[in-house]
Amino acid sequence: MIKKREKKKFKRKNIKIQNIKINDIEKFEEEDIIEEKRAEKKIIEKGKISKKANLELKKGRILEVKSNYQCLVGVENSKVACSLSGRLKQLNLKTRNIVAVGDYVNVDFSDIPRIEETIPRKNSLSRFSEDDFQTEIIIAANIDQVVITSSFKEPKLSFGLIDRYICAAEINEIIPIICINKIDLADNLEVVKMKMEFYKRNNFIIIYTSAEKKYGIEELREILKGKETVFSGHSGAGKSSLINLLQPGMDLRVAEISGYSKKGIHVTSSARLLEWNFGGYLVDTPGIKTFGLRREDKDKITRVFPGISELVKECKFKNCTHTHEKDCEIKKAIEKGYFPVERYDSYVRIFESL
Ligand SMILES: Nc1nc2c(ncn2[C@@H]2O[C@H](COP(=O)(O)OP(=O)(O)OP(=O)(O)O)[C@@H](O)[C@H]2O)c(=O)[nH]1
Ligand SMILES: [Mg+2]
Ligand SMILES: [Zn+2]
Repeated sequence: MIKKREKKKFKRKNIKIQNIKINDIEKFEEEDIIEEKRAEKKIIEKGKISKKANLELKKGRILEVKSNYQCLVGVENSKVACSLSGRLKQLNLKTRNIVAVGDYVNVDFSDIPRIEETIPRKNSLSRFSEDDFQTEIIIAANIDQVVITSSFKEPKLSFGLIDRYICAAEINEIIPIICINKIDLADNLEVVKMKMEFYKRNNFIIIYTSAEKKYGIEELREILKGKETVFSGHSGAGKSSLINLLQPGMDLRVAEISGYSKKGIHVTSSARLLEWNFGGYLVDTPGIKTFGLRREDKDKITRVFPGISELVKECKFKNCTHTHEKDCEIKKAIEKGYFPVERYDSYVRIFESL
């Protein structure tokens, strides 16, 4: 392409040419505009990737995200406090999670440690706010499994919440593990187990624990060995208590349930990635109140909801939503008493909420 200056020279030199065709000049002007636009774009792109010279990059993993993008990053067996490069902060992402616990990043050590790059996530366990814009809140990134930590009582067991966790986990290829803690508060364990029958029949991993009575801890540890697991659930369900028991010395803060509401008081305030001494990693997370699913995943819910994935193959319509359709295998299973009405109601509630 002819440089702008040369083109001007060309125009000046040829001004005396008599038979100049008007459309030739137009063509040059058009090229000028295209070139200017291209240069503009280059500057923007350059800004996006421009980094300081002489970076000393080392790969690390986000252990904790504090306010103002201050992160604790695990780099070569040490914990390093890092800030986030201005360039990353400027990235206008749909989520407010430029970095999340469990993310892999490149840290520049040439000056004060600074996160320069984020490495794309394998997956994440995320919940979504229920407002119009559906902000994503990443609970943890790059994980194998989630321990859906529930308590039999105080706070009360919520099957609807378990269903939501299972859906989110299945969509993101995370193994869901249902943990029912505080079974010491149950008068009769058999009654609890009967309530869990549906999930058992559908081959979900279910563990009954009591951090109080140290029950089920060995069994839980076996499942966690060598894996990367996030503990999530209502505040006060006992996530931190269980982790402390699984590995004495973790000394995570736990606190009494509020006497009035029988709910947790959000003792764990930010998610933390820690290493097990028996192999693998864990993320302890703050308790949640609600778990909103992603609206764009609505059609996936019709296939991944617990108990539905096996039956859905037999539904007459390929994209059956199991609501208004005839010849729906889920509805037949309800009639036969095979699919509990309560779980179907939970399905419809989730489906309609999206
Ligand atoms: N009875 C009984 N109490 C338990 C059990 N596990 C935990 N608790 C109690 O429940 C309360 C809350 O436990 P935490 O471990 O702080 O709960 P958490 O899930 O980490 O709560 P957040 O950090 O707020 O999300 C504490 O008072 C624990 O002692 C249990 O198995 N049985
Ligand atoms: Mg906690
Ligand atoms: Zn159906």
